[in-house]
Amino acid sequence: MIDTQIKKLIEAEKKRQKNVINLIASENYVSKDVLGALGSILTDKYGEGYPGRRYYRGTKVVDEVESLAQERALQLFGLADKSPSSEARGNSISSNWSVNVQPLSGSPANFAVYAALVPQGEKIMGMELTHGGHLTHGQKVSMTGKFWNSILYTVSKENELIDYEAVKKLAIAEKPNIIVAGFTAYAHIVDFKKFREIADASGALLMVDMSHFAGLVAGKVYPSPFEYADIVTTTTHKTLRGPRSAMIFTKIDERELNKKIDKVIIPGLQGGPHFNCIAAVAVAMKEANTPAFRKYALQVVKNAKAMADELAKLGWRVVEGGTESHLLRIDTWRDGKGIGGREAADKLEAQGIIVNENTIPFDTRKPMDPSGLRLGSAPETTRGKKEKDFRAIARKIDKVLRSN
Ligand code: DSN
Repeated sequence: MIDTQIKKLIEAEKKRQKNVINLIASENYVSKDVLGALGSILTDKYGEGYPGRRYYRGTKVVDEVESLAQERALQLFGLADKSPSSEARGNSISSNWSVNVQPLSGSPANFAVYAALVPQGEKIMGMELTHGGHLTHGQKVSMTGKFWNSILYTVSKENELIDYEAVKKLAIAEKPNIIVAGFTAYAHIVDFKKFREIADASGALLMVDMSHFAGLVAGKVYPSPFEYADIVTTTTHKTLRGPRSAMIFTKIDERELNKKIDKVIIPGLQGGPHFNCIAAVAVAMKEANTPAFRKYALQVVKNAKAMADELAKLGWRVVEGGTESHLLRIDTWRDGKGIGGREAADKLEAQGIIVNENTIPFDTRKPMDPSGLRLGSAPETTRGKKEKDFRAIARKIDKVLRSN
């Protein structure tokens, strides 16, 4: 690389990554093949539109790249119809689901779904941020809470888990156009069947944002939302271990939701697709469709459970009482008897453990300095760590947080 300043910074970041224990629940480490696709000359090509329907010429190759990414994404989540009849029809793949692989990241993907399906000013319903929801699930500081009237549900005060009856009551009273299930900090398995019933009872569409647990769904260690959802959005870089990108899966039926969403992505919201990134997504989807990845996903969950268990044994209050996924939250503030999440995260960083401060349900502190920490197991599991390593990490966290 001729640019020595950037070269040095990349080397410095490489060194930093190597020397820390990374517990950021939304990060991971991609393969050399994913990096190779990302750093390829595919970045040089423009191609607004979709395969076979572009505003640019010279798109024969990138059409194939995008179609392959779509095929592999559908295959990965069991949405491809491999029946002889579909092959006889000459389709390389046929499915009741369509997938748009062009969203640049998770937030624009979610925004595009609402923009396509919910008239401005009407209602979207998602989980409150401090309880585990995402900004783009309708929080007031997000454009999704400004352009649409957002209704936010919370977890139960008793056990910090989703109270499906309370969500149902709220949905029936508010009649939102769309309900979002899927979170950035909720550690337990979501009951998608119950969310379907709630959506049906209130006349709403059901969107699942599986950004955090997509890799666990791919690895078959977390229930698939596809049987119940109308739309599924996901980023590709968290547990799914791909590049920074996103996808929108949409059920194909007479409502033509997929066509509306495709039209919002381009020409409505974005310009040219990032083909280098789409190629990297295709690589990641192939990697995730292997026995090795399924083993990885299982280990991710085992490791998070081991870390939660050890922290609880050491006297930490694990939010929701534990985890069934790749992440967990601990309460460091303990009603004023402990320290704030920001101070806790700073102390851990000084000792080489990277986490993020996080709100906990019914938090009395602000998101910039909340009451807890969020810990994830996906990146260190990619680096080969097992349960005993995560128990040792928990002990190190305990020691650092209890030190002066
Ligand atoms: N910032 C991501 C996370 O950490 O969960 C979500 O956008």
